[in-house]
Amino acid sequence: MASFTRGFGGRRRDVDDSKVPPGQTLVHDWPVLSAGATPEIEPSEWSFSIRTESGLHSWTWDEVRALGLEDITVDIHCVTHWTKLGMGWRGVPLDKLFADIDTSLDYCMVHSFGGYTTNVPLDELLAGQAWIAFEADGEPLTPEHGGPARLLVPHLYFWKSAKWVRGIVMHAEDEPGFWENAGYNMHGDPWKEERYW
Ligand SMILES: Nc1nc2c(c(=O)[nH]1)N[C@H]1C(S)=C(S)[C@@H](COP(=O)(O)O)O[C@H]1N2
Ligand SMILES: [Mo]
Repeated sequence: MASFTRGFGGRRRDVDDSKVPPGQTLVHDWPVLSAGATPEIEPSEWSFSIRTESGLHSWTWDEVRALGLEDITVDIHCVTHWTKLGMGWRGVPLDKLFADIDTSLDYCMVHSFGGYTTNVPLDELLAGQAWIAFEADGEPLTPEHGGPARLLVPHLYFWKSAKWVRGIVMHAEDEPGFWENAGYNMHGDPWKEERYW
């Protein structure tokens, strides 16, 4: 009679492989990846703005949160090959911020306190694909993970999820941000392994 050692080998039976993009390895901790020093920002001094051809649209901490917090569960994928599945997040979808904004500009440069930037096309921040996140796994975001507020764009590699986010500047053309200037992909779809240029 044949005998099997079920679940033995390279794959874990408790993980749905269809959720792990090519070239990625699962982690159960949450690594910190920051290009520079961690800024310390109080909610009272935090604000968010979107600059379009019609000017500057700004919201305070309370105003952004009053637009409507959502609880979501998503997977995150870092270009340095780690994937973390099933994280719970709380944040305001970008749809709420763009609801009253009329722009013909198609590209976003996301700006952070501390100077970090990253580019994302506007249509990839809408339709429930991106949030201003305030909490992860039931706790306020720690400063090292981008607290008090960060962008969350889970369908793209995690470098697009700008920590300490402070605003978006709209552009007519897709221009590279911090890592994109250093050779990271302009788009960054983990399922297509869009890691570098
Ligand atoms: N402001 C800012 N945002 C950033 C970064 C950064 O260095 N500065 N690093 C990016 C990268 S490369 C990754 S993988 C994730 C890491 O987020 P974490 O430290 O919470 O895991 O943040 C992204 N957002
Ligand atoms: Mo990263």
